[in-house]
Amino acid sequence: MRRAVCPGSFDPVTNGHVDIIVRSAQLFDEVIVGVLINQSKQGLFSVEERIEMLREVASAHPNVRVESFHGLLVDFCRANGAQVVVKGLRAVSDFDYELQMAQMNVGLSGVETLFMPTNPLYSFIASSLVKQVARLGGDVSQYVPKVVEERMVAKLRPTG
Ligand code: COD
Repeated sequence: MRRAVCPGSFDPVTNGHVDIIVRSAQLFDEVIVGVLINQSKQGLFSVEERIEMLREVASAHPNVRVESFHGLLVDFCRANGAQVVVKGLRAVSDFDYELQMAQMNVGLSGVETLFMPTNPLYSFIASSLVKQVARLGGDVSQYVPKVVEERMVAKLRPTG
């Protein structure tokens, strides 16, 4: 079985992430979306919330499952029998760091990284930018799945 991991923080999942996950699911028997647990970084959404949203958006794709991980990505790949990591590349600016990580990962474990060019419709979308726009009251409905938009509005809506 050819199994790939799509790793990330997914705080929150955007349409750019979804595009990479769905295209990977067409290429591999199984895709595991790996959500990093990063204790040192406080996200907008908890890891559980991120997983819930990812599971909802991936529900139409039976060969996609969503799990959290901590520690090294290559250990998560090994534990799940995944031979490949798939990463989306948005722009040249992504490339240098992604190349370093890919080379480190193959050196550590033999796990290869495949780079998938982003869909031009989504090349400027980043979770950080979407959060900034939503915090300032902008409309992010074109950039994230409906469930994410609703949860962001609920979380960021001023109370009182
Ligand atoms: N279009 C296409 N792809 C996109 C888009 C978009 N608009 N936005 C993001 N992506 C893709 C990118 O490939 C990105 O790598 C991935 O989605 C995840 O993005 P984020 O922002 O949610 O996640 P990151 O970049 O914070 O995730 C980093 C990892 C968790 C992958 C990395 O830190 C990691 O592997 N950590 C584990 C620790 C480890 O093994 N360290 C050693 C590495 S050598």
